[in-house]
Amino acid sequence: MESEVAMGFQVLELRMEGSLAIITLNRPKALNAINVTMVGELEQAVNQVRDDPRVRVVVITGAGDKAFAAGADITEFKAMSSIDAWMFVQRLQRLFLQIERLPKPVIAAVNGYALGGGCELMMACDIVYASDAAKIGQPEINLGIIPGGGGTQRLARLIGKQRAKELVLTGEMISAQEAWGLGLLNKVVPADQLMVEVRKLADKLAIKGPLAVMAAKEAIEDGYDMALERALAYEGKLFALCFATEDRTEGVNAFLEKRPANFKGK
Ligand code: CO8
Repeated sequence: MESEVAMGFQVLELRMEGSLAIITLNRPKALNAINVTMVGELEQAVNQVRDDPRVRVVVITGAGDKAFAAGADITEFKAMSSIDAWMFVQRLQRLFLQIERLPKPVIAAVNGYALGGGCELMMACDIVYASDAAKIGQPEINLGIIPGGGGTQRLARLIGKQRAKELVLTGEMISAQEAWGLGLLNKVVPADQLMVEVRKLADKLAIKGPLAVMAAKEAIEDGYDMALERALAYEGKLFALCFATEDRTEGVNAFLEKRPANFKGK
């Protein structure tokens, strides 16, 4: 398949492969620590993949074989004032929200350490596959600070308050297998199979109707924090909206004609 690398990035790579966009955090010598430049480039890459109609699925991974991202870049903390930290953390939170709310599925391919901001980025993704060598954690407490990119919030929502408290208060890392057991990962695979498995998943998602995928993701994201009755009403409206699409006609016809559907996103 033809692949094309987007220009203008220094600390990440944005590669287009057909309908797949692969964002690789690219500071392997610093274990892909997320510095201010990387936050800016991630914002740019996320906007680019959202607005590119060719892109149906997004993968986020880390360069090298050691880390997905070992957190925010600690060297930048030294000169940071409290207000700088507040601004930075708000920017990071906005970015992770944008990823979580992207109208396309985002897969995290966790190829090594996912710590601090790296774990927070991972949790903002829709589906997480990890290498069996990955290590996950929120070690901020060891620096005398707390998670600021959603780690105290998404983690508790994903695995429950008590387990989240244990991870956040001890700052200890857990293995991919343990993280899977807690419900933090969808799948753990041998390191050399990670991208193979991620591409298989991406291929499955890419042929679904993109409007239905968008609506399904939105129904789950928005409905999650609503009372059940309102959430069901919301689901019903998005369900009805799907009936207005050409993809619905195509999907139903394809089923009745016993052929694969060819969804156009219309
Ligand atoms: N920031 C900057 N540099 C880092 C980071 C990081 N988070 N992690 C690793 N590096 C660097 C190391 O300093 C080292 O650089 P050098 O070769 O120049 O000495 C290089 O990467 C390789 O790392 P190690 O030699 O330490 O590799 P090891 O295999 O011995 O250890 C570890 C790997 C265990 C992952 C270790 O590097 C480590 O503990 N890293 C720090 C992990 C951490 O504490 N992360 C949390 C950061 S705080 C955060 O993410 C908060 C986000 C919320 C928003 C912030 C708002 C202000």
